[in-house]
Amino acid sequence: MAMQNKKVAAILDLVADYLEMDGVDFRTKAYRRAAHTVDFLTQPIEEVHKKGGLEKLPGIGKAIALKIAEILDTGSLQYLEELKKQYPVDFEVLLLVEGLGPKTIKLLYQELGVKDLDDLEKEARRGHIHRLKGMGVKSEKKILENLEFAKKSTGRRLLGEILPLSQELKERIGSLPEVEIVEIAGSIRRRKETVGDIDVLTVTSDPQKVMDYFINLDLVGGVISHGPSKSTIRLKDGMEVDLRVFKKEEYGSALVYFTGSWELNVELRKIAISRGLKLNEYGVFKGDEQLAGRTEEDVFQALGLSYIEPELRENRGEMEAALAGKLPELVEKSDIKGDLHLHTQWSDGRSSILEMAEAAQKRGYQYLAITDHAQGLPVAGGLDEIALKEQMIEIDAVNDELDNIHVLKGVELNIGPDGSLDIDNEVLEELDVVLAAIHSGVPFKEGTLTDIILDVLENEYVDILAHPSGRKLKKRPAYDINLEKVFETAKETGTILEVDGQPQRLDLNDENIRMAIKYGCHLALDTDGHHTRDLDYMELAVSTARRGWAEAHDVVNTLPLKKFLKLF
Ligand code: DGT
Ligand code: CA
Ligand code: CA
Repeated sequence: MAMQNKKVAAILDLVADYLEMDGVDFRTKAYRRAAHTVDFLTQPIEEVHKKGGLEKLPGIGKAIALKIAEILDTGSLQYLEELKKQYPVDFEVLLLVEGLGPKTIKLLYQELGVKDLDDLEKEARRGHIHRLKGMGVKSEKKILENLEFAKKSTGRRLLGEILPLSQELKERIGSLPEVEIVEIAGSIRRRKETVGDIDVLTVTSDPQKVMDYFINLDLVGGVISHGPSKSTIRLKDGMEVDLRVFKKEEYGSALVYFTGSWELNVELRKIAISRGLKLNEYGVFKGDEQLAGRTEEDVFQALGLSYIEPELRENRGEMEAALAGKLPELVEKSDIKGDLHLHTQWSDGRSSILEMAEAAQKRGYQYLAITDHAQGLPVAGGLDEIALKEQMIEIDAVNDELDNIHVLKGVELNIGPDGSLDIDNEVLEELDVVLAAIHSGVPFKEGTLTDIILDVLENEYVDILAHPSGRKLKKRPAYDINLEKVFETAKETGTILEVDGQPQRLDLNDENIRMAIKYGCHLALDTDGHHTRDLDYMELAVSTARRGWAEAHDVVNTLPLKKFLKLF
C-alpha cells in the first residue's frame, strides 16, 4: 500500500524536477510539497481518493488533486509526458549522478546536447563541461567520478525498495491453495544491498495454474517467458521476476542453488566432488542416488557442512568456517531492544515523540532515543540548546505517560567543516545518547577528513558516530576517509559505530562491519527514522550487520535498558 503512495510521490517529484529546469517557481514548490505530503501520508492515497479527500490533504490544491486522481486511475500522467517531450533527456538516469540537478541538466542539454550518461561521459572527458557557465574543472572531475558510480548502479535496485515488493509477491503466490511452499531466493534472500532481479521458488501440486496466476498478476507489465517449470515476467516498474517450480524432494537443493551466491555455489560443488558426490539444484547425488535435497539443512549436512545463514553466502570464508564448525552466531532482529537514531517533528521528522515512542512500544522495544538534528543543519530544522532543553521536558512527559518503554534524550550533532560540533557541552552532558555525523557533501579539505573524525571520536560527549562512511547507494561513494584508522580509534575511545538502516545508506556496510568487529568496535543498529513506519528499517540494519558477521554481543542495542544505560 505504501508502494502506491511512493509511486505517486515519485511522479509528482519528477514533475517538479522538470518544472525546475525553468527555474524554481510556485509550481515547482507546489509539486514538491504535494509529493512530500503523499510520501508521508499514513493512509493509502488510493483510499483518500476513493473518499474524495485528496483536496483536503495539506498542500494539495484542486489542480494537483486532479493530477493525482489521473495517476491513480490510469497509472500515468499526461502532463508529465508532455514535459518529457519538451526535454528529450534521460532525466531519471542523469539525476542519479550526484551533483547534477534539473538546472545543470538543462544547461548540459541546451549547450552540449547531453541526453544520457554516455553523452555526459563524452563531454566530460573532452573537457567541454568545465567551460560552461557556473561549472569548473572541479565540478567536471566530480561529475566523471559520480558518473562511474551511477553507471555501475543503473539497473540494480535498492534492497529496501524491493524487499517489501518481493514479500508481497510471495504472499500472493502463497495464497493459492495449490501452493505448498513459496520462497524468495537470490540476492534478496542474501539481503544484498542492491538487487538485480527477483528469484522465486515454489513447490506446488498444480504448476500450470500457479504459472498462469503469476503471469497474470496485476503487477505484471510484460511476460518474457511462460513455461510449466519456469516463467519470467517484467513488473510494471521494470524489475524482472523468475518463478521456478520444483518437486518437494528437490526444494532444499534448489533453494541452496538459487540463493547463491554464484561464487559460493562453485565452492560447494568443489566440496561435493572432493567427497565423491555431485551437487546441483536437484540434490546431492552419489551416482544416481539422491542423498539429500528436501531441505537446505540436509544438503549442507550431506556435504559435511553446518548450516550457513543466507546473509553469509558470499564466499567470504563462510565455507571454511562451516567446515570447521566456526560459523558466527549472527545477531537477530528479536535481539534488538531499542532504536537509537530517530527524528521527530522537532526537526525534519514527520511524527511526534509520543507517536515514535508508541511505535517503538508496538515493536516490543524497551527504549528508543530521540536524536533530532542540531542547529548546524538549518535545512533540517536543527535545534539549538534552548530547543533541546524544551524537547527534554516533552520527553519527560512522554515517559510519564507511557509504560514499558523508555524514551532516551539524544541529539544528532553535525560535524562542521572545521570539525566543530553544534551544541554546547553543558547541554550534551544532560543527554543520554549523542550521535555525531557528517552531512554535507565535500566542504572538507582533502586529507583532513580522517583527522576531523578522529578528533570527534576523542570527544568524550560523543557516544555514536552515525553513518560513518557517508556513502549513499546509487548516489555517491564513501567519503575519502581511512576507515581502519577510524575503527582503531573508536575501539580506544569506546565510541560506537552506527549501522544506519535507511535503504539508501546501509552505512556501515557489510564489509566495513566485519572489519570494525575485527578491530573490537561495538555497533549501534538503528533506523535513522523520520516517520513511525521507518522503524521497519531495523530489518535492513540487522541484515546488513548479519552480512558483516555481527553477533549480538557486538551490538549495544541488544542490551536491556539498565545495562544499556550503564554503558554511557
Ligand atoms: P542479482 O539478481 O544480480 O541481484 O543476484 P543473484 O545472486 O540473485 O543472481 P541471479 O538472479 O542471476 O541468480 C540467482 C542465483 O542462482 C545465483 O545467486 C546463483 C544461482 N546461479 C544462477 N546461474 C548460475 C550459474 O550459472 N552457476 C552457478 N553456480 N550458480 C548460478
Ligand atoms: Ca536475482
Ligand atoms: Ca534471476
